[in-house]
Formats: sequence, structure tokens, C-alpha cells
Amino acid sequence: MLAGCGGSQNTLNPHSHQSADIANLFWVMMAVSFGGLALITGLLVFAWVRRGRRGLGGDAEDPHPGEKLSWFVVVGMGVVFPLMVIVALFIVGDWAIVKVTQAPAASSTDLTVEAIGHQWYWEFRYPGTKAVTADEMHIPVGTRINLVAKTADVIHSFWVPELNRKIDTIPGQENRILLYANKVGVYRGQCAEFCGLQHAHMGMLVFVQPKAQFQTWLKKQAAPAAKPASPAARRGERAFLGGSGSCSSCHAIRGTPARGFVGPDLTHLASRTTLAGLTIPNTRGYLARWITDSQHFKPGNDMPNFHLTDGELQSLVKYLEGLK
Ligand code: HEC
Ligand SMILES: [Cu+2]
Repeated sequence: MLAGCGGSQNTLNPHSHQSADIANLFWVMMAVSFGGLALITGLLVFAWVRRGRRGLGGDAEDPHPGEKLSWFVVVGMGVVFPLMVIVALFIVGDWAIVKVTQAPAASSTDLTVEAIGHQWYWEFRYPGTKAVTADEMHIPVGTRINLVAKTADVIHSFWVPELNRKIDTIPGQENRILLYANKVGVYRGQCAEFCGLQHAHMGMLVFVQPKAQFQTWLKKQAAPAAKPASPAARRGERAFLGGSGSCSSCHAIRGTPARGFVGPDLTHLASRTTLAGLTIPNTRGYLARWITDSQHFKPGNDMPNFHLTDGELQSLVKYLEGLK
């Protein structure tokens, strides 16, 4: 019962006005449902206790004395009462809640972020800047964000349970939702629409930062990649751009000729804490294993396994580690 209520993806631990309303709606529906359940169970028990009693036995004046009561039970409790309850819940749910969780007027927001679903990672863009990142987005605290949800392939769904409801990414269409966090912290999100083999490994983190810290982060992300700082890293860059892996046919690194768009933008790879949709931590060991055998971690993903020489792998890792 409590499987959905732990960790950092807890719908019942809201950190925005929108998710608080969703949590409240859940509790109201829960209370009303339990009220209905109690009533029906009570009537059943009542009927069971009175089982075996004979009917009221009509007489000439009133040949069917139980009929009024039957009408009340069937029409009153079976039709009128549920209608009243359901209409009331509909009004609360659809008028009150849908309104606050709806896409905001773009003019009422302070920042736009694009979330683009890919099989199987999230690409985040900050229009008006060159910043592009993957799986880990940053936003300023207490700021109304116009989140534009798009997809590069199939239908995905952007969902950060503690911040707002889900929003689907539909091919050829832009959907929008308000993203707002009232507290600094890290919030976990997840693709919430089955999108293929590695759907479950399509997580994301939302880093909510103080405004000044966010601006510093954004400026860094918008800058081109750091130049390789050692001979090994320079060999790594060369291998990335033209070696046996042809990494640059699928990945972009701004400031180099690498412009691929099949996989995540790696310009500031080293500034991320995780790899591949939060599947593994971004450490030297995991990075190396990912490059040689990504199919081990995410079978079916678009990145093939590479048969790199030890030297090639080491210099690639050196290079990527420098992309702060
Ligand atoms: C055929 C396309 C393709 C090629 C070639 C390719 N990759 Fe990838 N790469 C991907 C895709 C797609 C992903 C995302 C996989 C996922 O998470 O589902 C990825 C993910 C990654 C990641 C994790 C990025 C992140 O932010 O999580 C790294 C690092 C990486 N690739 C490095 C490389 C290197 C180094 C090479 C060359 C040796 C390479 N890739 C070649 C498609 C490719
Ligand atoms: Cu998905």
C-alpha cells in the first residue's frame, strides 16, 4: 500500500502549490471513498444481523409494507447518493485542481525550460541560452517555470511527483506545464508513459537552487566545452571526434566539431552526478564500463558496445572527465 510513498518521488510530500492540491484531492477522495465503504458495509452487516426475520406481513390496508423502504434503498442509496458524491468530487477535482495544475500563461512565468523525451533519456534546453543538458535539470527556487514538453521519438511523460502532475510528450506537439518548487533540494522524476524496453531507466533529477547559484550554473552550462588539459585528454578528444567509436556521430560537444544528436549532449558531462537516465553514478569506473558495454546497463539502447583498445578507452575517459 505504501510502495508509492517513499523516497524522493512521493506524491504525498508536496513541494509546490500544485502538488499540494493534488495530495489534498487524494485525501478527500480517500475519505469520501472510505465513508461510502463504511456505509455499505454497515448496511450489509445490518441485513445480515436481521436475516431470517419475516417480512412485515401486509394487511388489507397496506399489502406491501416494505416497498417504501426498498425504494429508498435502491433509488436513494443506489442512484441519488452516488450521483451526489461523484458530482461533488468531479467539481472539486476538475474545476479546482485542474485549474491550478494547468499550463500557465507564458507571460506569467519567469523562465522557460524545454524537456525533450528520447528513448531513453531526457534532454533539457534553456531557450535564449546555449545550455543543453541531459537527465539532470536545474531550476531556481520559488520561480514559476514554463516547462515545454516535447519528444524526439515516441510518447513519454514528464513527471516530478513532488512538484506537479504528469505531462505527456506527444510527437509533433508541444505541451506545457507549470514547474515550481518552494524549497531548495533535489527532486526525482520519472518517465511516466511506457516508451519501450528501457522505460524504467528514464529517470531525471531536478536540482532546485537559490537564484544566484542557478544563474552561475546556467552560465557555465551555456559555455562551450573545456579544452582538453593533458596529452592523454587531447588523445581522448581525437578519439571522440574520429576514432573507432565515432562517438561524434551521435553526441554533441559544443566547441568541437561533434554535432550528433542521437545521444545526450556531453558538453558538460562531468558536471552531472549520474549517467544514462540515472541508471549509474557518474564515476570514472562506471563511465569506462558504460563506454565499452552500455548494453550491459541498458540493453536495447541506441549506443553500441565498442571494442576500444585500453589506451583509447583511458584517454576517452580522461577527456570526458575534464568536461566540467
Ligand atoms: C549510435 C549512436 C551512439 C554512438 C556512436 C555513441 N553513443 Fe554514447 N550514447 C548514445 C545514446 C542513445 C545514449 C543514451 C542512452 C540512454 O541513456 O538510454 C548515450 C549515452 C552516452 C553517455 C552517457 C551520457 C549521459 O549524460 O548520461 C556517454 C558518456 C556516452 N554515451 C559516451 C559515448 C562515447 C565515448 C562514444 C564513442 C566511443 C559514444 N558514446 C558513442 C548513442 C551513441
Ligand atoms: Cu520515456
